[in-house]
Amino acid sequence: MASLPLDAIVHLSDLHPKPEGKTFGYGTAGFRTTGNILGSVLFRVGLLASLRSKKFDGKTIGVMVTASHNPEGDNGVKLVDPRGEMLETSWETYATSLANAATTSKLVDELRHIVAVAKIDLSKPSRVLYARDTRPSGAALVQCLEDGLRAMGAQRRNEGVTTTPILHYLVRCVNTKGTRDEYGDDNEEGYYDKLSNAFKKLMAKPPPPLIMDCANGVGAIAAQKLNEHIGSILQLKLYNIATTTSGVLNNGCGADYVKTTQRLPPSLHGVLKPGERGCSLDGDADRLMYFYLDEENNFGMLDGDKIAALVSSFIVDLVKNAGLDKQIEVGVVQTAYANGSSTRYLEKRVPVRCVPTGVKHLHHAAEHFSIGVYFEANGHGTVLFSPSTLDLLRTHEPSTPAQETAIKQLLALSELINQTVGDALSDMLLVEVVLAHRAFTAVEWDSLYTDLPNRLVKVVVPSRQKFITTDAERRLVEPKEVQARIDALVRKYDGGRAFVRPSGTEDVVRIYAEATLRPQVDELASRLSGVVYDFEGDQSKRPKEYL
Ligand code: NG1
Ligand code: ZN
Repeated sequence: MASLPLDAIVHLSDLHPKPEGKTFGYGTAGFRTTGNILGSVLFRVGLLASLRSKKFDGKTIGVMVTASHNPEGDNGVKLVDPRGEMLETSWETYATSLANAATTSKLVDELRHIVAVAKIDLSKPSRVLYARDTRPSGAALVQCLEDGLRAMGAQRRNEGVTTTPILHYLVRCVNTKGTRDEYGDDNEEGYYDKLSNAFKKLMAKPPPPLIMDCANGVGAIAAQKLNEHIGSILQLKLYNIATTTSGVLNNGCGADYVKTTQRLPPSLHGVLKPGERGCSLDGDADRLMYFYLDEENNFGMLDGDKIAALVSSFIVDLVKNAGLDKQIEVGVVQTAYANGSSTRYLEKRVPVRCVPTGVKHLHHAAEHFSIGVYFEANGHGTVLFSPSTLDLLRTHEPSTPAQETAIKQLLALSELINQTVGDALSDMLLVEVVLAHRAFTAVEWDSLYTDLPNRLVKVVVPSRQKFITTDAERRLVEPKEVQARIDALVRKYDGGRAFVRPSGTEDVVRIYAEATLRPQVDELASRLSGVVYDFEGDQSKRPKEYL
């Protein structure tokens, strides 16, 4: 039996001591906190990724260094499983316990524990592929990661600076190479080729150029490369592409800015003209928000819910046109943050499921449908085609030319849409395809349904762990008195809906409120903030705006 390479682990671990008094948690998007305190975490993630690879007999594990839409000074890291999907939940616990081992000797104890409990054969090889976004702290963190990989003797493949979805794509490609599930060429060029070839099959004539806000992040680099592949059909006009300017990442721009402020990024004022559509990526290019100015110069936002509505109804029609609606069930997965109007719109057309926040929950629920569409309201999402659906589409004999066309289009969509994770660039191409086929303007797309006024706020509390939810996070089990007060308040507002949950990525409790009228929503959200704050906040510091 091979054993852990303790000399190397101890020597290198001592170079990356855990900051005292800090507790790290592997949350919905991996570890995420201030970039300059993550060195020990990265080192330990290197160890864990190597063990995970050994567990899969040397299959490649991915590691992405990013803090997505969060501020530039933050950073984070998450592991990617061999099929390009998020790390299996049971291993999140291992990640957390490794990250929090106070000393090198405790770290070694944890490693031994994981090897025993997860039954890891240490004689197996390990392979890890990794990348980072454009954050200034990224390069040093990657070096810490590499020390962890070196300590375990893992084969390393550094993909440099790239988007989160490209990293997921590459992991899946490497692990399926030469099999019947081969996903694509395992390099960036393969990614752009796959997307652009599918896009060209689906687009008949060029739409007007698209204005794209790249959040000053890695999406700017990727979008430039994509432009070289699709420019003859769709011209992307890129803004916020300052990837080396300090302080600008996700600052006053990007998908999260648009979603949370429900405004056009100031940098696009005067750029986006009435009648034009644009979109925003987030800092690692896995979230996408669309928007437009109507002829009267009014701003309209098209979020993840609107994308789900647009895309799912298009796919339902294609499945019908293919004559396969008996065999192929199209379904949509949302979270409690989905606008109530979107849920009502969708429920009339397709089965809809609501799951807890976090991509892994949405992804797994979507896998239960033949074609599963999932989007978070914040613009993260994708469409999954089940293996049996792909087999059916590839082998089915169409009875008419119309059926044949629909089947070809569905197959092209399965190539166009990233099957591993939400991907802003792939989703953008998907939206463009549907808009072109429907001959929709952004205004027409927006008129599928009217969003209920809503508000998302956060309250800083001493211990968000005290907030425990049920029913896909729509209700609190604890503290009971808080839920009772939410219920009493919501009843007072016409069309009221609200819920409170602890964030999985920040030290806050999030409050979501919806009602028929805008001023009522603001009041409801403010009262709810007060309820949460009163539960254990310091009354002498209670913010005035909490009613
Ligand atoms: P938390 O912090 O758990 O609410 C946020 C987003 C999630 C997801 C993760 C990962 C909201 C309300 N929450 O999670 O949807 O995207 O970040 O980045 O948007
Ligand atoms: Zn992101």
